[in-house]
Amino acid sequence: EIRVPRAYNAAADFIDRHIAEGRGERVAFIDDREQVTYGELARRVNRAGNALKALGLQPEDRIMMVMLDTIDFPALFFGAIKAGIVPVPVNTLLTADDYAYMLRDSRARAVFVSDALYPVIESALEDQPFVRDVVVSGEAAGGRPRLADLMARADADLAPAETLADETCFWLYSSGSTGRPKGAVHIHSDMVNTAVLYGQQILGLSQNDTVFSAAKLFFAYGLGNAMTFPLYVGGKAVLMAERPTPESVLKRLNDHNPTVFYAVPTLYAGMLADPALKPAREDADLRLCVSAGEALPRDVGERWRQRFGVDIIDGIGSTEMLHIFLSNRPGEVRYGTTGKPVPGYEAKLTTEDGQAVPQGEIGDLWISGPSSAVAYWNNRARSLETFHGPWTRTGDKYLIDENGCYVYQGRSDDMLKVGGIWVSPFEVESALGEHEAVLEAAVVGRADHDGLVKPEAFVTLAEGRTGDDALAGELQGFVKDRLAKYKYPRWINFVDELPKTATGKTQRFKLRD
Ligand code: 3SK
Repeated sequence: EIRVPRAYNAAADFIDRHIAEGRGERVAFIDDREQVTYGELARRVNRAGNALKALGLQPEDRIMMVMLDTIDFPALFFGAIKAGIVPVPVNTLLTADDYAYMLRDSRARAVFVSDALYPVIESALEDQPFVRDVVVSGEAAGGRPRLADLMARADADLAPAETLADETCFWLYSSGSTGRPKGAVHIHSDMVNTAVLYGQQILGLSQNDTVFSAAKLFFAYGLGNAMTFPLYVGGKAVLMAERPTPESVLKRLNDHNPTVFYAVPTLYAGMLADPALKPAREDADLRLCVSAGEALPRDVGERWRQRFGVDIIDGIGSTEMLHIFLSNRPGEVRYGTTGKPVPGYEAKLTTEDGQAVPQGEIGDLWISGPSSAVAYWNNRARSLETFHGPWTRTGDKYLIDENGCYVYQGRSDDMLKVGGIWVSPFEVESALGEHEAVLEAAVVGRADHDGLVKPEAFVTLAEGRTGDDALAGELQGFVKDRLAKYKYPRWINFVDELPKTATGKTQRFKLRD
């Protein structure tokens, strides 16, 4: 158990502690332009906090961050927290309509936006009663003030605001398959709990680690991976502003030689799909790869291990719990499973009416642990559905196998009942994914001519393969050979790509529509 003192400011712990403990000269971040030491980062955090105060922002005010992964991100995020102001980082891939909604919902007083994203924010600003300032990170845009100029004018000393461990620290928006995104409110003690329980305990992170995350900082997964975990232990993180592609990611692996790499299954599969894509360094220090965002197909983990010589540690987390709560362990990986609860978190599987499910049967996953959001902002109905005392409803279906490992069965709202029996779309997708012609698959329910739901598959193919009736028949037979017959997809559609969220989750609801 971690004892976080009642009077606690997360920025003092994650940033200033390193200066007090003599790590000021060590490198904290490397982005596409520069690198900064812990000492320089601490000064930038202070300048950013003072710049916010100079804009007239008060403790507990919110600021929205629509920012790409550069060193400005941690400087502003922790600068706000140090000043008692609440940063709300948001997905950088959304539409003006989405930003307009979140600006009103959060009542953010200021928006900080990367230069490349400025045009979409400008379109979101019409009729926003709460926004007073718009500040640009990077080159000037729209005649707005630049963060770099505001920081240059601000003082490099700042005493931390007298915040409490239980006090609102930052928010992250969580988007479900329907409805508007919900602001999950996190408190000051949440980051340290994830950094110790998962970052140190499971990944064994230390100041000797250099990490690189293809998942971006705006996503709870990336925020821990490449910012709070390395910062907590005094390690180093590589940041990349551009979109993660197999090529851009491999370049960072080769150039910076990280010890830990984090990505989502789609990226691992995409990197494996190109047979020419291989690590260039004989002397690579890579000791661990991590996957989350959706369950890692067994065969992707096994092929990655063969090609890159390093295991992928698969886990699952959520925006509400801030980071990973079920995970495999280094040296104890069981591909095809999400491992076991991270010590410090408790998990339970229940039926829809809350009864415990017997081992081997599918149930709804609930999690309890010390990094849970306290509520969704201004949304009592959804808060009551999700947060039940110490337990958080994840919306995921799981079963526990004979080794005590959790095996993903899909989202609660994606499960299919075929002939009265639950079918996990994920299980059928994994079986399809084992066929050498298949790059990725998504399975949804479709009513047949009798109005009875049966599995339907959408499949993207490996390079050089063509989808035709013969291949469709072969894939159906392939699934029948591996799973109970009733699970095979009655229809197979070959598509160029699958609809995905920014964080790599397949949007099955779009296929259902
Ligand atoms: O999707 C996940 O598995 C995840 C992991 C860590 C943090 C946040 C999320 C959503």
